[in-house]
Amino acid sequence: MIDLYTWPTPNGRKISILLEELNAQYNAIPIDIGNNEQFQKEFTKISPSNKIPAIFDHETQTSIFESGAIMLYLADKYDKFLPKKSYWITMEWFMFQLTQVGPILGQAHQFLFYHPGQGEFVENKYIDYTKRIYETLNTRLKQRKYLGDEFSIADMATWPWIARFERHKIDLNAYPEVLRWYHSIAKRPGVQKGYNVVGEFEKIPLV
Ligand SMILES: N[C@@H](CCC(=O)N[C@@H](CS)C(=O)NCC(=O)O)C(=O)O
Repeated sequence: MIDLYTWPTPNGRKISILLEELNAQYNAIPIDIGNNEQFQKEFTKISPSNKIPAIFDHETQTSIFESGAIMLYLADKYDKFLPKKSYWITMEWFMFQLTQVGPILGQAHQFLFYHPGQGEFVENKYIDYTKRIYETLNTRLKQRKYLGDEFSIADMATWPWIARFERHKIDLNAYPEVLRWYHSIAKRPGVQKGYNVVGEFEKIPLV
């Protein structure tokens, strides 16, 4: 059994979606980051940077923080969604999510959605960088179904971020390949179930 400490954010959803897609046995435990629950002493023991998501695997008595490390751990444990044949292609797009899609779009949420009006430079910087990320994904998805050769942790890591397109001030119709990929993944039962695991927070936004 795996304990998943999470909250309905893109990083949290990456893990609940993966656990659902793996048909894994898990408990979802809410850590309300709006209420600073991430700073509770007990949680710091498994998440030293006080961020969700984190897991504790009772079978191996292992705790892991950082969504990328958790996804690699689960893909390895269940031997699924990190195909050996296309390992490095999958890894490239998985790393693109961890180092660009997540951090840049996360900042775009702050400057374009939660706290607009902080300055023209910073808003233009995040508008431009956000568009560049969508453009990169759109080009990649031309004539292919998934970011790697098959549905993988690269798609599951990236998709919950794209589900926040409204907060990025992005019209998904301008990125038709991303839109097609986004809709095809949104239809998966594991994705639908994994989207809200600690309460009915939001519906999957559709275009
Ligand atoms: N690099 C981390 C980022 C995790 C992260 O940013 N988590 C956010 C929610 S999406 C959080 O817990 N924020 C609360 C805080 O920073 O205090 C990962 O991929 O797991």
